[in-house]
Amino acid sequence: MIAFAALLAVASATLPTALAHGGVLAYSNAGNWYQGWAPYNSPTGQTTIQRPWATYNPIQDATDPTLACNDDGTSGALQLTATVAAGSKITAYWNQVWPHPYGPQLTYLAQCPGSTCTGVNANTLKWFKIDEAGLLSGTIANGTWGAGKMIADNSSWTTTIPSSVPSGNYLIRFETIALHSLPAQLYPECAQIQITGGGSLAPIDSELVTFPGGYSNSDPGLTVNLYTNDAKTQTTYPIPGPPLYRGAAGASSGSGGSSPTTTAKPTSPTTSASSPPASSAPAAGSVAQYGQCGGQGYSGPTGCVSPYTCSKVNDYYSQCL
Ligand SMILES: *[C@@H]1O[C@H](CO)[C@@H](O)[C@H](O)[C@H]1NC(C)=O
Ligand SMILES: *[C@@H]1O[C@H](CO)[C@@H](O)[C@H](O)[C@H]1NC(C)=O
Ligand SMILES: [Cu+2]
Repeated sequence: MIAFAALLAVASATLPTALAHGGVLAYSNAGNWYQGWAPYNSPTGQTTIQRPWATYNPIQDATDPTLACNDDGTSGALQLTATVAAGSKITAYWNQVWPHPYGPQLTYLAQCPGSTCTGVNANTLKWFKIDEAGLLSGTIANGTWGAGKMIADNSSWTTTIPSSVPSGNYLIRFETIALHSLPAQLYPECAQIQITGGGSLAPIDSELVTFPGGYSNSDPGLTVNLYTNDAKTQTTYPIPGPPLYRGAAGASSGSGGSSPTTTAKPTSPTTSASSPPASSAPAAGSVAQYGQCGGQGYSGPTGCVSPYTCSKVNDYYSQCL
């Protein structure tokens, strides 16, 4: 039996790694279904709103030149664009069943110059984050993550195009990050959309990043180790990337009248990565920037360290911003 188990272990270690990975295979918006690019089919004749992508394997380096859209940045020969209304929901579907429940979900937009994204290299664009979900409840070691919610939701993630986003041509970048092993595994894919009926809240500089550039290999959100003793009590997780776009649902400065402090904030978490040792009675004001401070099922500390305030991202997640 032991020998058999050992044999199994060897066999599974040598299986094609694509079996355990994947990416975004399709999208839906307003009742329309958009089949994505098929990375293992011939590119010839493929016509989809999704940007071509090359592999089910994860990206494991934040400086990888393919980090924008899991490809060389170019559009397809027969590239399509979906028309999407601002304020509408768009869903990305990963392969079934997505195997990695530990890690965040992130969604970005990048506006293209000119009248179409076709022909625009994704590596030249500036991205802003319209949606994020990190550790939703529980601990780093054994909690519910954005990726777990994605799996529970038919291996799909639905986000709302903010109604404040200016109309125009964009790439939308859905990303899931898997933290079960290090280096972290990043799975981004992009699609071309034309947003109609938008608003006038352009993203500001502190909300905009390039890919690569938006993450660093030392980001606390990419180096977190699920298997330490600290992880069994730690209930906060710093989601990588820039602060949420102000117009995103639950972002810190909506119409609330709080002064727009966004410009003064650093664009990435400090590298000190001081994972607050979740003591048994955490004082108010102990949650670091980007840490979780509320949401359904969350029972950890709710006060943010100065000068950040607890901002609702969605029903499951509030964050210090
Ligand atoms: C993880 O959490 C689940 C409930 O969410 C619990 O049943 C299980 O025992 C936990 N496992 C560990 C190793 O703590
Ligand atoms: C679940 O996702 C698949 C695509 O992976 C899709 O065909 C199916 O309609 C989805 N089911 C529901 C209930 O949304
Ligand atoms: Cu995998």
